[in-house]
This record gives sequence, structure tokens and C-alpha cells, in this order.
Amino acid sequence: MAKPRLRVALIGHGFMGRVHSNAYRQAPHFFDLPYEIDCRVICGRNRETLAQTAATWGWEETATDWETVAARPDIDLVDVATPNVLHAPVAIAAAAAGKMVLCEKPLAISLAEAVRMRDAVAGVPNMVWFNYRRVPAVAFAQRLIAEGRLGKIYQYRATYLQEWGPDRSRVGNWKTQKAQAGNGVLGDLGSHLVDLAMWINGPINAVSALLHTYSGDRDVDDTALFLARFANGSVGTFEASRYATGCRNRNAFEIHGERGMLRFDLENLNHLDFLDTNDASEVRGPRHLLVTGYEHPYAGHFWKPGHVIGYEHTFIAALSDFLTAAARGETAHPDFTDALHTQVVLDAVERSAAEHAWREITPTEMA
Ligand code: SOE
Repeated sequence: MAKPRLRVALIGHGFMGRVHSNAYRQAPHFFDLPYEIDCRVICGRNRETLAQTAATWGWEETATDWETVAARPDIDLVDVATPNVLHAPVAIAAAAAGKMVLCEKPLAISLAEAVRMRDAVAGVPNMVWFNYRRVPAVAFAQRLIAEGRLGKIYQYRATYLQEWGPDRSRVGNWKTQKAQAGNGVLGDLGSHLVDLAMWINGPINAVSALLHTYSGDRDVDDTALFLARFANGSVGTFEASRYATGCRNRNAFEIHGERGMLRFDLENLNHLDFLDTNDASEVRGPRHLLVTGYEHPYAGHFWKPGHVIGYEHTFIAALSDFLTAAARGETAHPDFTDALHTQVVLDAVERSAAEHAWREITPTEMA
């Protein structure tokens, strides 16, 4: 039976625009999707690079006015891959026009805006591209913890480190401007950490933070450090930085529980270290697992066991999960509500840093 067509509009053609374009192209090769994807229109401001991106990735049309695109009757899904400041207006307009909505992270440039976005998409399928949930090793870590393989969790240590902050050729980049991005590395990289932490280890109850800006010509944080208390009684440390010389894209966590330890680093994304305290002590140590087997999450959709995958596969798998859920009338996670919860924590981090005090997060704020 012919599958229904899903006509996609992608708003944005920067790095994420390319990554998402690849996902639309590749997903049908690896997953049995419920729709036939039609890459209908890509929208952006720079006509020249837009035309180039459209040609490279096979978009049928280009457009420079997202408002018209978001309202077009021949579009079913609007994917927001713009600078953060445009997430809210585009997502809200698309939802009002009845489109499915996908949005890049962080959800919004403020908590109030994130609440409006969550409310706006209530009637349409929606998801936020916190892609690292779909790294097989990360999803496997989440599964091991959900199964209780680590027992009670003691400590969660998360770092997301990049080094491009001091690079003067990046001056003027939208990610370093508060008006465009909302904040700095906290939202850009810290949001990934918080999304993963709450997915893997449950809600965060309180934070105590320090934000630091190294460069005098920036109004956003370059480094974000914070302590956290989780609802399950464990404690955590979080570190996001663009000034971590020597680290290209080091998104890592280490989790210590009463029965074991898990360790992951995106720079080595096919692996997960797992220590099981049930092992006899003379042979006890972290097992360096290659998470590429049929029994592991997602991996079996790609290549045979041991044939490693990369960054782009996380977006491909996320898209497949979203479309499968949408066709069934189910929710794919992280949806806008999950992303709002992350935004609540980011907001608490900013307030804590400004007030030099612990900031509690109440269940009402997470509602
Ligand atoms: C920033 O450099 C960035 O592109 C983030 O915006 C992405 O979310 C992250 O996954 C990789 O780094």
C-alpha cells in the first residue's frame, strides 16, 4: 500500500539545516517509515548559500519568508533549525497552521517563551532535536539504569566541552549574542546535558551555579558550571564550556551507583564503559562495550555488529522515532513538554548564578 506523503518545510540552512536535510534523505534507507518524505521547501535568508544547500540536499524549492512557508497548505511538517530567537515565532505559527513541528534545541530564549511554545503545540505532533538520546550507547546506558543495573544512583557527572570560544574568526556568530541565542554555552551545550541527565537519572530538584564570560565583547556565558540535586537522592555536577582547549566536542557523562558505573564520551560514541560490582574483585573493572549489536538500541537499523556509526545517525533515528509515533498518534520524546522542563532547569541555573545562591525547582514549575 502506498504510504501517505509527508511534505516537509525546513526553516534554516546552517549546520543544523544540513544535518536535518541528511536525516530526511537517509531515514527511509534505514527505517521503515510510515510516510513517504517529500523535501518540499528549504527556507533561509542568504539566497546564494540557500540555493546551494537546496541543490546539494535535493530540496524542491527555496524560500526566504518563513511566515508564508509555515502557513502553506501543501506543507505537513515544519522543522525549525534557525537561530534560537526564531524558534518560538516559527514553531507557534506552524502549530497554529496545524503542522507537525520539529524544533532545534534549546527550545527557547526564555522560560516564558518556552511555556508559550509548549502550549501552542499541544494539538500537533512535536519533538525537539536533543539528538544525543539516540546515540545507541547513550540509549543503552539509559536502559541499564532503568533496569536497575546500577542500583541506587549516587553521583552523575556531566561535561560538554568545546574549544572554539577564543577563536576571533567566530566573533559576531549568533551563538555569542544574547539577543539571538538567549544565553551562551548554557543553552547551546548545557541544554544537551540537562536533557540527557533528566532522561537517564530523573528530575533535577535544585541547582547552584556559576556562569563565566571570558571575552569582554560578549554578553553571554562562555562557561557554565553547576551542582545539582536529583529527585532520586543523587547529586550531580555539570560543566559546559567553549573554552575547553583540547576538547572538540566532548559530551560525556559518568554515573556512579551502588552496583556499578557507566561512562560515555561522544568523541568515542560507539562505546560505553560499564562496571558491574557483581564481578569478582580480582577481575572487576570497566568493560569497554562496543554498542553496535542487534541487541542494542537503534544500532541494528544501521550496519552489522561492529560496523560503527556516527553523529548523523542520531538525527536519522530521532526522525524515525518521531514519524513512527506521529503516525500512531503517540508522543515521541523529548517533546516540547520535556524541553520545557530542561528550560526550567536552565532558567534556575541562570537565576542561581545571578543570585549566588542555591535555586530550588518546584514540582509546579515542572508541571
Ligand atoms: C555547537 O557548536 C553545536 O553545534 C551545538 O549547537 C549542537 O547542539 C551540538 O550537538 C554540537 O555543537
